[in-house]
Amino acid sequence: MRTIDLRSDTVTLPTEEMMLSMMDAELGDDVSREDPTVNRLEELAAKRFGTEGALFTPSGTQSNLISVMVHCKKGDEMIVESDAHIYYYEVGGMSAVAGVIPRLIRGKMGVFTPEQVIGAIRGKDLHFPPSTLVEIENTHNRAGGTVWTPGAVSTVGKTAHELGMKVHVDGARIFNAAVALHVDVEEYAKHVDSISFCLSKGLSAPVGSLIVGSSAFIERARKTRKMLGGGMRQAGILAAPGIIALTKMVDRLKEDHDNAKRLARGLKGLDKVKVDMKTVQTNIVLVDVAPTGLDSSQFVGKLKKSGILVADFGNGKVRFVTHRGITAEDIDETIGRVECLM
Ligand code: TLP
Repeated sequence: MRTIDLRSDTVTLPTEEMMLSMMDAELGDDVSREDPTVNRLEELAAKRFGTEGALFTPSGTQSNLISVMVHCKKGDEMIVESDAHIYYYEVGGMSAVAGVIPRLIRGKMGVFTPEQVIGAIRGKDLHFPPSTLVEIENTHNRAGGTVWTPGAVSTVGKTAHELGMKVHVDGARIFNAAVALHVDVEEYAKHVDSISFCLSKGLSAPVGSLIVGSSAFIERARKTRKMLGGGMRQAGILAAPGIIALTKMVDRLKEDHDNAKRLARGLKGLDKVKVDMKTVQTNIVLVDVAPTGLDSSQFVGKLKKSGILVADFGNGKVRFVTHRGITAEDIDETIGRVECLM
């Protein structure tokens, strides 16, 4: 029986062209900024986002941590959506390492409003930590890959800036958002101070993430990356597939979105699971399995036995993610195998 792996788009393997690019990459010591391939990747990323600079890092988690460390001092407070990846899945690094405390607000499908930001700010009272950063996640993973529009980012960004705060976007999947809305990522970058994005998810590179922002921000981010042990030497070997990810793999994300919709519609047609189609905006499908009478981990275990791998999201929710390794045929096979289980 063929295994169909829908746990995450992080499981994508590099393309053959990516593997070959690693062999041919021109290399140097990137800590001294002498790796021409990393330099090229950073220039390409900055150009694509319309920012002054960009920095290559090993992971999305490190990109987010670096950004928080540059924007905030220890003891500052950061306004963040209550299910955001940086809060939920990054081992508490924002507090444990950056010394920043989260002030949680609940979004609607991951998106919150300027009024919520204003309501969460603590003001100048002696007792309060300063609120210095707002974090936006686009697409929002735990909300089901939901999209912030450039307009929504702009209004929150404007309010945050008027109140003297910085704005960081965890854009691990920002290209999914841009493809879904047919906009350039530049439309997001205009309104915020930094964006991190991943090469190693739907874009299929084996490793890596970038942060984009102003030259001053990137200079401090580079130093912080070094402090965290993220200064890599002949990193061009990783940047080479990253260049292919950025230049050749963005448009194909639409295929993943189409497959996610196909999967969502198929699963919704089954009696025993629920899918909220409003949340199916990119390559993630959140499925409510409570009506099956199984809890989410039992459901995941049962599916695994039938060769379908998915992620347990807790509270009766299971996540299916489409990616380059998944075809429309795999989707139909998945729907069929789920139906057989119930
Ligand atoms: N997300 C992973 C897991 O950590 C849950 C996944 O399978 O979705 N921001 C967002 C929005 C993410 O979804 C992820 C990874 C990251 C940051 C962290 O990226 P990496 O894994 O490169 O550290």
